[in-house]
Amino acid sequence: MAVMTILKYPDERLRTVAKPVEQVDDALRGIIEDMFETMYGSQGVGLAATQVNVHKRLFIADCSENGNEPLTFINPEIIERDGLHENEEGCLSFPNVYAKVERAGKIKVRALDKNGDTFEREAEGLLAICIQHEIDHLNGKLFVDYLSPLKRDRIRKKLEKEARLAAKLD
Ligand code: GNR
Ligand code: NI
Repeated sequence: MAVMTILKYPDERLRTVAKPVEQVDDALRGIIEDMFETMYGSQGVGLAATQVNVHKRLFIADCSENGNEPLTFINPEIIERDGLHENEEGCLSFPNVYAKVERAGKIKVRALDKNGDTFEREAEGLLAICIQHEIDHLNGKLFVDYLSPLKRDRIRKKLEKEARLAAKLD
């Protein structure tokens, strides 16, 4: 198991559109294990493969109270959505940035699990938000894309400044 490096905005690789997974095999399960170690190690509730520079349609999540419900979604598709809710979101690719985003409140998702079997699951609350946020990542879309260009620019400048400072301190 290994912790992977999480790409930080405005890294252009976060804009990559991920390709469908063709084979759910041990190599893929190894990536998934490393992604869980990375997500749990950074106190995240979700992580898309795109964020660790793996451009396959796959994400993981654990939105449970106790962090003991690991979920894997391969080639995910939202097949139903209902209602609209505005919620404060964060993202591991945007340290210390939070912003309100409007998304469906309830969804149904279809995906493959880590054995390659198809499943469907309904979600609401944080898990519904997380699934939509992660599928956006697989399409190269980021939560700041829902904000005004002015707000997005402010966030970009703040993160660029922090990255420069961190590089100097190295
Ligand atoms: O850890 C995360 N928390 C979170 C909070 C509100 C809405 C979405 C998220 S996802 C985020 C992890 C992440 O960046 N996944 O891509
Ligand atoms: Ni994110």
